[in-house]
Amino acid sequence: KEKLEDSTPKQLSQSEDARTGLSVEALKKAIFNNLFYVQGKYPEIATRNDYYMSLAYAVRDRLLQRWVASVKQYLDGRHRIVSYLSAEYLLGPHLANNLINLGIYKEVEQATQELGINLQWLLDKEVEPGLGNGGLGRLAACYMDSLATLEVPAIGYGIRYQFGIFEQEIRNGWQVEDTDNWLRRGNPWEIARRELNYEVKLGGYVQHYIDRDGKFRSNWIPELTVKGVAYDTPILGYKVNTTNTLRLWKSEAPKSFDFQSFNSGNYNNAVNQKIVCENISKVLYPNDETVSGKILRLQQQYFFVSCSLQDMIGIHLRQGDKIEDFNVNFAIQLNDTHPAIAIAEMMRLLVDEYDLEWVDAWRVTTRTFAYTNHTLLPEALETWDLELFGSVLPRHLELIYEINRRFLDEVTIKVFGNNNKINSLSIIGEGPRKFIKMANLACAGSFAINGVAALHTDLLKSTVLKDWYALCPEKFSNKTNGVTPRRWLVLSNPKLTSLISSKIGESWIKHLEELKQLEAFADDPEFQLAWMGVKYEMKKILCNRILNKTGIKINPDSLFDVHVKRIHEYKRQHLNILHVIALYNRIKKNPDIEIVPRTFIYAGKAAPGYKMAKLIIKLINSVGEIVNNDPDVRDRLKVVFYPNYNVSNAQVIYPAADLSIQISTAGKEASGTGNMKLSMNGALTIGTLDGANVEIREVVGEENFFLFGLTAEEVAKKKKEGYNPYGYYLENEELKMAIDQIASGYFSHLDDTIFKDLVDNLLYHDPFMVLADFTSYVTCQEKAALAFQDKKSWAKMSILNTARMGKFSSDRSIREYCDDIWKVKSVSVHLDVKD
Ligand code: GPW
Repeated sequence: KEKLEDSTPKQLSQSEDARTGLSVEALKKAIFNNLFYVQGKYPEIATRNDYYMSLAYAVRDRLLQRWVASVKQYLDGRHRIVSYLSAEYLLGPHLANNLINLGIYKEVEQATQELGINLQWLLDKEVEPGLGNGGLGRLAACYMDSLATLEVPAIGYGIRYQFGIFEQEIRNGWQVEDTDNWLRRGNPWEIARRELNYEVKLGGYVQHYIDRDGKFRSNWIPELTVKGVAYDTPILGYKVNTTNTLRLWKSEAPKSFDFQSFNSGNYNNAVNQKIVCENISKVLYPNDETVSGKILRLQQQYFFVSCSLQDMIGIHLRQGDKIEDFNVNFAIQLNDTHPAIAIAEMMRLLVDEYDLEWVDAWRVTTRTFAYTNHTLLPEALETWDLELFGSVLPRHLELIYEINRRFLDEVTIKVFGNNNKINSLSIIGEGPRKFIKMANLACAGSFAINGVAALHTDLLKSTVLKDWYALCPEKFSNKTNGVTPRRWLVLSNPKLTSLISSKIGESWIKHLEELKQLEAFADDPEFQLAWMGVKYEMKKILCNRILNKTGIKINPDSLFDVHVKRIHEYKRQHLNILHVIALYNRIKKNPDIEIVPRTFIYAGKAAPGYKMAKLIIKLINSVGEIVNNDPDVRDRLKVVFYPNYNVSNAQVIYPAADLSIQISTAGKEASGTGNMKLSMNGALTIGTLDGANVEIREVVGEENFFLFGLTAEEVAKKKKEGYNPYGYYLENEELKMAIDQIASGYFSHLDDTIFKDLVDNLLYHDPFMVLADFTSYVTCQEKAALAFQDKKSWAKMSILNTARMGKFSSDRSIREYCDDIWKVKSVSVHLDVKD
């Protein structure tokens, strides 16, 4: 900290202290100044929001100093830049995170206290930017934190949705959606860069002609042109000066619009067109792992990709470099196929706008892009109806045809004319209607392809992308996901952070492998007591939150069984609730049964159009209503559905978990990242051999992990042989009883229609093999309950989980991306700006 202060420009250090100083006095002065000069208030009439804003601007000033220095240094030093293209960023609140990364949490706590206000009260005021659905968007946010912390020059590009992921309420047990108007009170963390804007064409048709030099040319006449305006948010690394940019695009009507409307005199039409333009960045699509083929979604993808590429090319050319060398200055990572249209757009820019020959353009493109795949679910692999695609991007359709023609020419030779292989590799799918396969476009146009966990990458190679792997094995690698310990430990679990640091110092925060040193204390009774003491305190905090939000009183001594993530059949929240019902029935059958008291905590949003997921939420709440209020249960079981799962709520839930529920059908969850956050916070995992669970179990040790269920291989085999769920239903009495109760209306005031679809689906289809894994799950849960009773041994297992989670820092993931894929080096940023 002292070093930072020393390097503040001398001529500014006195007068600018209120803008850059990190001492309690300087911070107090800054907050007070902002209250007056930004909010226009004096303390007696200032609202909570006024104070929040004043503090946020004080923190932003300190970021700006580092941000400007970072940008200047990147450009002056002509450093290679990583560009992360993602349709989602699930950032979570900025303020507390920035305080931690600046290293001034304590100072600000004191400063606010001396001003007579409580810091937590202000932190809770922040509305989080929910610009993502779940794991994919949150991963992008963790990666932005790690890129900055590792001092890697990087820009994150995305969309500034006016409405992020909907807010979830539970009414009468059902999910009800409300819009997320996150910008309502303004956003102190972004800077609008009105001067940074680009035009993006949509629709229309393409003219072809031969120019004066005899060159074949294409001219795209759009139906509509929209403008993208840059909104920048600084992303500061942990205790470094590096501050990268998250650049999100807002869509607007271009200036020429006013002119057109004026001339044509058609005012209504002009206003409508303006609305059409603004609609593009209006709202985040709330679907996770499903594609719906909506025109607006394609427009969103193309809109942000085109703005981003134009922006990068601008940066590149301003450095005086040749367009042919674009790939020297930029490495672009595609976060799944959502931004994969970038490959065609790059070709359009290079060929149509910058006059490169096709082969030169293709060389630049295929040396620039790298593609991360995040799913094996067939319904999540993006395709676009060819006609729809052509109506939005007529020029890109031509370019994709040409990319595909040249590509298939090469491929045909390599696969000796094998038609099955050619069809599977083709970017264009044939059938009653033709369609564009975005994953194939991404694979063809990228120099690297990666999965997000070891098992996932293996399955990609052997199933979904098998023919691609045969064609170009050198492109493939695995990059197991990670999460940032700054947000998911330091910020969300400050007590555990202090306890850890009291034993091994603080450098684990940047070098998570150092948590290993905790192993030495795993058997230490005093440490075990302190460890479980922190857990207990975090559980009590969660108890209060749950009481406030749901009115349900829960017991902090009970086992907290935590299942939090998007609601999806493959994640099997219904397997969990079947277990709850089985335990409930055991109590009903024998009210004096010895049973470990448990609290089942669920949270997660269902896509608004996903009927089965919404029904699962209703089922959880219905079972809860019966179980929670049955006097025979004597509070030994409680079922809680925590509403509106988001980053802020996750930060309260993870530290309080005893058991982490990771029970997806093996082979379906690409990685999972909640599994990492929970284990890092000392929860033990009960899980299948799926996604990153496999690697978590490997590092924590099989004796510290509750494993159950079919393996991915067994799942595939069973499916092939013909899976009959009904047989499992008949075989297991507890399972049969639970399903019969659901069907008969036992949990729904005798309404036997509500859950019919869910029950029929389980009995006659069960695509995610819930019934096949039920017995194994229940047995494994018995082991977990037994283990929970042995407090000392549980404490040890919990400590060892945290101690061995070093691998799952997103710093490790990002380091691998930097070394193996992007080939970028870190650049340390200094604050002594010379002018
Ligand atoms: F379908 N994931 C997600 F692959 O959260 F695009 N949303 C998505 O739309 C997709 C993937 C997509 C998740 C995976 O389900 C999860 O297993 C993984 O940990 C996460 O992406 C980050 O890689």
